[in-house]
Amino acid sequence: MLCLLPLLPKQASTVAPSVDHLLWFVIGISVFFTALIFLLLLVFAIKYRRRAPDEVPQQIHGNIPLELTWTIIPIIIVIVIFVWGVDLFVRERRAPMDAVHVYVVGKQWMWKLQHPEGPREINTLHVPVGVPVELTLTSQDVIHDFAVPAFRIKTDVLPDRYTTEWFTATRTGRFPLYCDQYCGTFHSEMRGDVIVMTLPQYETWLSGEMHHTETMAAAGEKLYESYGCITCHGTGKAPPFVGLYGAKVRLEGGQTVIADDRYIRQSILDPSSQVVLGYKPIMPTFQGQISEDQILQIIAYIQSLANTPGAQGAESAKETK
Ligand code: HEC
Ligand SMILES: [Cu+2]
Repeated sequence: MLCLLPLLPKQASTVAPSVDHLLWFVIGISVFFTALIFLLLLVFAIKYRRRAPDEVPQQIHGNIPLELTWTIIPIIIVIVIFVWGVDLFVRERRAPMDAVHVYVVGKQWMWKLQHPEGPREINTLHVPVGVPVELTLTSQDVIHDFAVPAFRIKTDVLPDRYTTEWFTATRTGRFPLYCDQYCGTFHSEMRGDVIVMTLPQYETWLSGEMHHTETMAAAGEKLYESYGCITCHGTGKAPPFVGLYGAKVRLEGGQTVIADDRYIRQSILDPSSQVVLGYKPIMPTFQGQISEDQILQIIAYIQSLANTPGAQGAESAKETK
């Protein structure tokens, strides 16, 4: 019934109905109590109006049952909203394991998207219907926010950090994509489209695009050579990348960290902040030389080396260092 009201864009993702249920519940509660308060105001104003100029009303100094009622009922309502909201939040945060990945870099004033298979897009994102899609997002300058109202998802896109967001589209079509965080002069033009296609259509699109691009991992491997990472990481002067992704890394100082996207990015931009146990802090920072898109490609390259034979050995070698 409520979907008939043109207040919200048509639901187009698996979480959209749940988000709307919670939204309508909160709106319903608010409208109900607002109406109740205004109604009582009116009723009391009439019922308890002054009837004689010298009338003095009966003085009341407290009413325990009444106070308990108006304390306990709101507490129950906010607890329901809280638990419901947390449950939905957790669902909206955790992408399914089998999600397709897309990497997003926001900048004033456009969205740059990369598919691991290679295709790159600006302000347009092609995805298959019915398949979970996980986005890893970062910003090259200020805070942006990646929002697709029809999917009922939005998340801040921050400089110097990776955030994630996921959705499973339930309908094919074109859905507007917005930047939901005021980010400067042309913020209002920082928009695009998510194009949801059937799986066969998507695969055709992907293979068509792949003809004139290389995979993110292949692009990353080229950067690995052109930036000279290979002169240390390919020679034993520095830890090898094989088996690094997802492994536990021991650092100087005794700390252990998981080599995830964040760790690798920080290792490239601020190497001395996390020095691998047993190595000298000789790695120069690449801050200002490597773009966010390129860092994502290098991460994809390192990730591609995670499952190669011998990855297990590299992992244990690393742990025993
Ligand atoms: C001058 C040599 C040198 C160059 C060039 C170099 N690195 Fe390093 N890198 C190191 C050393 C030594 C370490 C281990 C000590 C540390 O953590 O600082 C390291 C650590 C790392 C780590 C953490 C590895 C782990 O096992 O936890 C990553 C990721 C990394 N480098 C990426 C890169 C990338 C990407 C490039 C090229 C853009 C690069 N490095 C260029 C020397 C180098
Ligand atoms: Cu923006």
